[in-house]
Amino acid sequence: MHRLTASTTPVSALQHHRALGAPGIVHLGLGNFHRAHQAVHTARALEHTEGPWAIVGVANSSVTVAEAMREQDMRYGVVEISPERTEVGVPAVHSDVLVAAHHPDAVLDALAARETRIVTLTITEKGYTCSPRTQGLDLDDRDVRADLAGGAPSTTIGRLARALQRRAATHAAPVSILSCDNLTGNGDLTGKLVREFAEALPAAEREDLLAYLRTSVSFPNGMVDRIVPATTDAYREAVADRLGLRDEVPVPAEPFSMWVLEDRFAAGRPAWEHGGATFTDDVEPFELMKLRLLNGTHSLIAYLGALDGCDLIAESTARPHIAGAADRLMREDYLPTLTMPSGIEFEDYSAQLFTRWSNSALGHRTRQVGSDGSTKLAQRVPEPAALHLDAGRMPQHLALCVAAYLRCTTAPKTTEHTAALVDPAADRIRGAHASASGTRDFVAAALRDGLLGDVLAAHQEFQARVAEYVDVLAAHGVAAATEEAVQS
Ligand code: CS2
Repeated sequence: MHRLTASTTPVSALQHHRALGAPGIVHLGLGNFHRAHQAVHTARALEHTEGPWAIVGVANSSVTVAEAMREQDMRYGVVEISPERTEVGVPAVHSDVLVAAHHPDAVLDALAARETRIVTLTITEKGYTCSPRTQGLDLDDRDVRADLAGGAPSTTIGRLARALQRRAATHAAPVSILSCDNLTGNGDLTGKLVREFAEALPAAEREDLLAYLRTSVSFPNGMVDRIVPATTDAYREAVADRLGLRDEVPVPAEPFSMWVLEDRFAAGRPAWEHGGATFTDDVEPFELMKLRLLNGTHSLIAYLGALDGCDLIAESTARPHIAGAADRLMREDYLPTLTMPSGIEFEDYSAQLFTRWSNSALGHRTRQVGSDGSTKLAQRVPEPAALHLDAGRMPQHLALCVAAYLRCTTAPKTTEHTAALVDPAADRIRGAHASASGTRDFVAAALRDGLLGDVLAAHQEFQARVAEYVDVLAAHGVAAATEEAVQS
């Protein structure tokens, strides 16, 4: 079977048929999400309105996708899966791929090039080197400190700051930096972290960069949404079946995709409004709705499901006690902390979420959503929990979510699916568990150093509630814990 390449791509597949324009976008984080979201929206926009917006995709350290994309003339299939049908599209939008760990200079050159007018990011929550405690640049992080000291940067914030420094010192052309990660105020936060990096540089290096940041760099906020599981052989076969071609790195995705952005681009942008994106002056309601109702509830479904022996999110959502807990989390703990964006009704949105989570053909696994909980929950739990606690109400299902996460982390052998979760804070949490004198003491120790921010680190009552749920999960299982949360 032939390999998928530019010349073998069937004309029926999603692609724009004109020559790809000059690279105007450098994207950091060549994972599945980028390739099924921003890349697809950009390919669609370019089909409608041409422009110099080809993407140079940069993988952090893994060579797998980059090498395969090179062999496939920068093409890959996006396998759209719904229970009814599977369709494959081939977005033609990447002009080059690089691997930062192997070619750090080439990446800096690309970021600093005058033609680069937008830098986009999907580096996941943990890629921002942001301290959950201070919500600022983690100056205790070894890699951040090494980047500040000079040499080839290895963190994304360091890389951006060094590239911006070079831009400021050479052509000084404006540029936009667009985060496409699930963070509250993702653009504002990225800008703040880059500024904090600049401020930590020696005085001689600092001023020009800070001035350039003020005058020529924008950090628009944006909300991104598409459920994108990890690739497996089943998806390689789906491409082979549908296109008759071999693709080593297809991306599975649900049919749904949403992108809501602020229109604050310092040096132009693709006509993304023709590629399915929405522009608004007020992204925050969209962002909070999505981060809380979708991502926060996703975490609860993943942890309860993994503890209950579920491999798939769809399997977990199909269990009435887990679906009930998810519904209550949304309705009782998240909804009161939100202003729904105009035109979107909560009942419709939550019904649509249940339909999306129930897409069993998609094969989205509890381990994928549950991994890296320490960095994900920091975005999904502390703020809404604090809003309830300040008002004197216990957010039962947020406490249950934290408890389920802690239980998965400290009792990994509960099921094969809890064993498969990975988390940068797992060793620290297990250490706290091993040396604690009881569950209450353990929860306090786990939260004490800012795992979920300062408010929850100091909130005795919340910690006591989490500890009770941890005990019920351990002694009686998931159904009993969800029952208890309903009664409380
Ligand atoms: C998920 C997200 O893994 C996770 O934490 O909640 O990746 C989710 O699938 C996407 O944000 C959907 O847009």
